[in-house]
Amino acid sequence: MTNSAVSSPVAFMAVIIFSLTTLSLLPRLALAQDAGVTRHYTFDIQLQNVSRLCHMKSMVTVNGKYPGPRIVAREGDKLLIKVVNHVQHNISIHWHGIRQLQTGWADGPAYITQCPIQTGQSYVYNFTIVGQRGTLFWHAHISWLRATVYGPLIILPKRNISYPFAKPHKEVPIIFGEWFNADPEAIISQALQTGGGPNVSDAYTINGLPGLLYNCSAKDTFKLKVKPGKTYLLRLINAALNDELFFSIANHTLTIVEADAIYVKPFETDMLLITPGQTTNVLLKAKPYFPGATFLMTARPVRDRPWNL
Ligand SMILES: [Cu+2]
Repeated sequence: MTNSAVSSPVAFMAVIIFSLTTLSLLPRLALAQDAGVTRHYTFDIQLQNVSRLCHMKSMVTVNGKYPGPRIVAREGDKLLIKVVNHVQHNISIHWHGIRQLQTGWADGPAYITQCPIQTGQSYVYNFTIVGQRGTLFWHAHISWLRATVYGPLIILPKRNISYPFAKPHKEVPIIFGEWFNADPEAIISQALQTGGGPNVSDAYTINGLPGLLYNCSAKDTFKLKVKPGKTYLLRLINAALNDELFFSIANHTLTIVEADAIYVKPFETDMLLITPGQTTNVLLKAKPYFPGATFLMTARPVRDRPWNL
């Protein structure tokens, strides 16, 4: 059997080379699966006319959107976000809750980890999401510009990794905020000059909309259409300036599955409290009866202003 394939020196070499290549590739393949991809975003800071409660005003936004655009990435991905400032205010953007491991310059607080981005200038935020998945958000981090400059930062699990709960039918960001009829920059600057407390906002908002309980606001109501019996993942974000908010949905319980981009042991509740800067993912199972029924979804502070009571 002198001509057998295995005993031929060429074939033997081929086997050796194949094994070596396989061995050296394996760790790299494993690494590539873990490493994630690079995702590019451009944030143009620009003015936009927005009207709520019958008050039209020009506000600072990202890409003309209020609330701002969603960032979607997976755990392990690198984000490159170019922020271009086209307005008269200096600005910086903070990636709220992201652990900036060795990327402190991308954190965003103006005058803490960076100089603010001046009019006509730009800055590229460069960071990698490590060991976090769930919902976070981004917002302006200078003066009170975060009143209008904010948006969701959604971190999906790594590819081929599933949620530690049943896959929801749909995922929906629900971002709470505050609407001021006046310019928030004027409000904070007046407060700093007088030493008094800043004027409070005129409405709380869900996805930028005050909802039908306010005057001149019925058409500005966030509506979520659901199918009976299906489960929805609500990505709750409190981007309000100053107020802790109670959130609940009439006749429904919520299952909390994640908080601040960390999974938690699921538990049920009728109502939850979310403070500014907090984020949490909850599962909503739409009730399988009452065809065509509507359920109010509300967010309100611990103590409302007297004129709203
Ligand atoms: Cu923040």
